[in-house]
Amino acid sequence: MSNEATETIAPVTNATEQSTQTGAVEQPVTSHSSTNKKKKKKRSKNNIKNITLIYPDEKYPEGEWLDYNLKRTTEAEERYVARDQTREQEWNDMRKASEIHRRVRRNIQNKLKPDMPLMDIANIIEDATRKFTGAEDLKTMANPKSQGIGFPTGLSLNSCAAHFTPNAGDKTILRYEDVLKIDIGVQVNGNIADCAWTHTFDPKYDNLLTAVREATYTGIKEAGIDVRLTDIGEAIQEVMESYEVEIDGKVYQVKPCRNLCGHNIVPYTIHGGKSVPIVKNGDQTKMEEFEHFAIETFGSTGRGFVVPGGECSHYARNGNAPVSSHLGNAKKLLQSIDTYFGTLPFCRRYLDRLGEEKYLFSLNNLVRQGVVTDYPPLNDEPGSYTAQFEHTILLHPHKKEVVTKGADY
Ligand code: HZT
Ligand code: MN
Ligand code: MN
Repeated sequence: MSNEATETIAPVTNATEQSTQTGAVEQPVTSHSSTNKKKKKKRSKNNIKNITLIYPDEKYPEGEWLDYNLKRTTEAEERYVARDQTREQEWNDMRKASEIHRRVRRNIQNKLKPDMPLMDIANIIEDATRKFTGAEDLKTMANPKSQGIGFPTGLSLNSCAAHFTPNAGDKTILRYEDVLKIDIGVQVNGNIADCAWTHTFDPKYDNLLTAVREATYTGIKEAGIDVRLTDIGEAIQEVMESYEVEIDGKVYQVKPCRNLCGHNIVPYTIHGGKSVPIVKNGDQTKMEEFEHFAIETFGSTGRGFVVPGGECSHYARNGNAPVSSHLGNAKKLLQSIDTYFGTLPFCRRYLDRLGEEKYLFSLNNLVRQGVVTDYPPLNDEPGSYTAQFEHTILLHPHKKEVVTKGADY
């Protein structure tokens, strides 16, 4: 009985421990000697004080958790607890993916030099992601989709705003005058960190980059539970268009690429069905609690409108599409896609790496049947410059978390 009573008052012990750990808010009881009697008495009187002084972080110890005598743990309650644990797991996975993203981008930021082939940049980034996630050899992984690259590394230059990554044999070289968007995806249990920035060597583009960086930060500030998507677009547009950039003697008002947008992210699905506009578009859809969003904005010196063009590199399995029975030669390729990527986006280089050969005809067939979606490069008008900044945010009940935020951007 007395032993149990001692157990029951354990939180008081915790309290003393906690206050000692968190910075000696309470005087520790150091001595029981008689010479200290006066002081001891004074101290115990002082122990009765506003409890927030004992718990400066306002995190109080939980009581003892006991089951009900009757089996009152309802199925609904069990589902609630399981849901809660799933969310904590997702958030932790997102933090892991984001920490890897920060390390991968710091590594490449320290190596970028004019005259580097885009192929080398892609390989440096993707090899680092593979190493950090333990996904170096998909073929020997027990679960090749458990973690790794979240989507192909976007390395889009100048008028190309998004979805360029080199295919095999590509000889494109990064030049001093280029405006490069680097878009990196890292996934842990399908939870994708989607985060991008724009790299330039020449300071003449600085105002363009500032416009887009500030526009993205505005989108992040406006985002929240029950916020209408159109209102986020309107705020982004206002900030973006408030900037001018002078390049080679010509002044441009920075325009948002109005047909590009951010998006929600659900496990193994880079585009969860909601689009976050970067102009006022009237979409009354609201953001909701627990959603993950990629907030990305694109600014341009061109029309502010992108069109697909150039050789395609990015693809993703369409999870909903019915698989027709006569896929022929494409069936083997589809099995590889399902095994190694599922619904995660992939690029031709990743198929090459798996040892797939002469797959292009089959891949095109899968695209034509709607089983795979192609994501060709997206380009503003020739001669224009586009910039992008992107972060992934998590809508917790009481706060939002810019999970991919780093010291760089
Ligand atoms: C598609 C394919 C990929 C999603 C946005 C994006 C890079 O433009 C609705 C809104 C990777 C991503 C995506 F391989 N796209 N974020 N980062 N691209 S999107 C889109 O197709 S669909 C935006
Ligand atoms: Mn992205
Ligand atoms: Mn995105």
